[in-house]
Amino acid sequence: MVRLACAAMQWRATRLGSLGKSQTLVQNRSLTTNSPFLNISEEVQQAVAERRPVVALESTIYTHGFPYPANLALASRLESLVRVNGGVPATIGILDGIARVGMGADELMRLVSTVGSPNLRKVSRRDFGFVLGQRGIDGKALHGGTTISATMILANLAGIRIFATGGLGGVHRGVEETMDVSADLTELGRTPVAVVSSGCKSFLDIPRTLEYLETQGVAVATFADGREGSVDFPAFYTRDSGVKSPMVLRDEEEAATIVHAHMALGLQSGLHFANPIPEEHSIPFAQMETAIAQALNEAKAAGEKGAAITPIILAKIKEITGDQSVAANKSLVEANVIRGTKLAAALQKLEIEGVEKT
Ligand code: PSU
Ligand code: MN
Repeated sequence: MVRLACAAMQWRATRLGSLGKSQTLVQNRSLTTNSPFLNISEEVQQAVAERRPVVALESTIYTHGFPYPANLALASRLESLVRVNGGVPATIGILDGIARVGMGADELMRLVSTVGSPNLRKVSRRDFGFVLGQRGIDGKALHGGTTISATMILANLAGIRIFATGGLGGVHRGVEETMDVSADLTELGRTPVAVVSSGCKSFLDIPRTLEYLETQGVAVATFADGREGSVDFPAFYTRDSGVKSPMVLRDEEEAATIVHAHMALGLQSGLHFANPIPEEHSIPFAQMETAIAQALNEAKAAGEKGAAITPIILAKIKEITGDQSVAANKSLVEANVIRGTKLAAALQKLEIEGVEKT
């Protein structure tokens, strides 16, 4: 335990060092170490302490998106993509009532094979106490797939600043009646982690999602991929959504300079970088709109509410569009993970060079 605490302290000290004159801005941040509720793997602790590029990966995508064992194949593939691009993956989730940052192959396998079990929960910020607190009561050890919101919280506790995933939650269509706004958006407003995703599926209200992110003080930008001028914020399956991205990014190096400046100021809010789906997998907007309208109607008829709604709509979309949307989904997550790793590497490089100059 003492040794683990040292790794976390070493990381904080390095970070303070890299901030130079703005030290006072971060002096009050608490140190995070392992506890009965949290396990940060040795590999992740060491990589963070040694300032290697660490990339957080979420687990709701495996527990509430893909069936077993396809989810295991995807989880392993994403971890290897981080590694072959020079990074260290930190898959984040809850297993046996313990929040985990960085999981071994056996732990990951056990988590993703619980799909469909009543002991497996979809966990966002509000759910931590319930899922972690019940361990030991009636021998009940719950598992959890962490959403973007919950994954950001745990990544931040472990000192990880870059997180790559598939799609962001958002403001739901019909919000004026339901008040359904994903906790991902408020989390981005209060947790300093940069999330790389392919934007929101258009079953969400994209213009309102961007408005809400602005209100929450979230930096939102989209990779241009060689395009000139303004570009659309992407709609997951489609590169264009008809809604302009507030900011545009040329490449990972530019994204890194933005994360660096944001963090150097000690801002406690997050960033969202949208990476449009690779062109060859993009599904025409009109085709997806038809499928999404049908999925929304069917989900409404099923009468689900709250946290269950997003997984149900996603499953319906998959049912209607089949292999094409699954292939698109995989290809975009892979592209995001590669981008996220390059961004993490560029950020580390920038900060190490910055320290050497001072
Ligand atoms: N959108 C997707 N794929 C996903 C999710 C959203 O296209 O896997 C998951 C993510 O984990 C996201 C969560 O954080 O759903 C949002 O759920 P809700 O809408 O209930 O906040
Ligand atoms: Mn919701």
